[in-house]
Amino acid sequence: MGWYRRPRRSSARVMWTIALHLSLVAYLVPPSLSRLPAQQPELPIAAAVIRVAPPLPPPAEPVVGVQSVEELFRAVETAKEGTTILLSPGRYMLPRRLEIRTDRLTLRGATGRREEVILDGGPHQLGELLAIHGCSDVVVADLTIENVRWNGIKLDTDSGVHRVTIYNCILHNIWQRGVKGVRVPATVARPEGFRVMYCLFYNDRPKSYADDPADTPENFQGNYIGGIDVMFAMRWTISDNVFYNIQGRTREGRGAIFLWHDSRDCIVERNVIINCDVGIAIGNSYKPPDVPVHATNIVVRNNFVVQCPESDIVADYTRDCLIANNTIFDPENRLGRLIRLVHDNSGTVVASNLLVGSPIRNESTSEIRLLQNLVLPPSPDLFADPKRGDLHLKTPQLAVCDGGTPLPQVTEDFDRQPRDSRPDIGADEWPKESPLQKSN
Ligand SMILES: [Ca+2]
Ligand SMILES: [Ca+2]
Repeated sequence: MGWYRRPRRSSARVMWTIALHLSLVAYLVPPSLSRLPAQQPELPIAAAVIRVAPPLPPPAEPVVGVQSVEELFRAVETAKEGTTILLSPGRYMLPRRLEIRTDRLTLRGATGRREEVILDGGPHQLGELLAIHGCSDVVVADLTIENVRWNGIKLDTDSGVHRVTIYNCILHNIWQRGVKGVRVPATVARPEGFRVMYCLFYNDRPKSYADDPADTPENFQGNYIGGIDVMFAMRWTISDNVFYNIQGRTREGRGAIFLWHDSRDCIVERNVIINCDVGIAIGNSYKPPDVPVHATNIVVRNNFVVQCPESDIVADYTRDCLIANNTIFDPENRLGRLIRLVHDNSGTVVASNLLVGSPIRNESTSEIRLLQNLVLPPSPDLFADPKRGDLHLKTPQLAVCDGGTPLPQVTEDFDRQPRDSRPDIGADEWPKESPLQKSN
């Protein structure tokens, strides 16, 4: 009996062991093996305005490669200062918020192709996906973050976080803020020296209530959504990014770029913003009593902004800011808000902007300098491909070329080509030397 039953038990055990191994293999299989069709997202954005990020230099040791969610969490939790974590291509379904708490840590896609490494918050319905907490000089590069209810990259700036670089990333279907920097108490140093560069922020559709249970008919009506939202920003650079379709439920969302609560000395340049609810907001009409000014000495230059119905560019409680040489295409803006100035904007200068649509809407109570801004009616001859974000001049326009104000803060154009001694109006300078061979 014994000898007869034994092999049966044994074969059952073998089968069970095989099944266990198979399930373990399925569980442990690195995401690189469940390969994605890693492709650039197909969006109606002109190729001429999507900047290719210069590749980062090869990482310096120590370098830790990861291929699974478990390895990723372990690597981030145990990394020494200065470590680079390289993620293999694949989709990483994160079960909880991933927190970086180590100085000089770099989290980077291994191939440099940001669409090949995806951190996905969807399966576990994450409120926040990546957080940076109590540390500085962190780099997040060459990867995609998508399907997050609240914040894609949460900067816990109230814990002392500085000089973070977010480089060549995609933030996709993030339903509150792609990048969020919170309110900072007076006892903590303000977040300084951040850079957000060469990133693509886009959503597939307007926000709906189902995307975010915290955004309800009783509070934000499904419009609590934006791209980069930072309070108390000091010396930030936000450049060469593309924002597409960051939209609230009723198209009354927040800024694709939103700097407020006493933000200072920042540069916002060469960004392309298409079909968002608000383009660039420096300041806001809501201002708590302990914040004297929302934005001081912020330069908004050489941006292309297309069809943002709540405001393409708005300044609201600012001081000594510069809004210069931006090109805005929004001929049907329902509120006439291509550039909108609200409340006190003492010392702020608005110069050499090119607007297709309504003129500047100055509701400001303070003196403000408006210099050489130009409003034109829409014309098929004006821009290369306006609805797809390409606001390069198609031909040299008499009213536009050489009509701007020389400014020490604007020495280049959208293409980083030099401004000549008689700068053109708008973000694109038409090169003088070879007007018939203009590349951009
Ligand atoms: Ca010129
Ligand atoms: Ca140019």
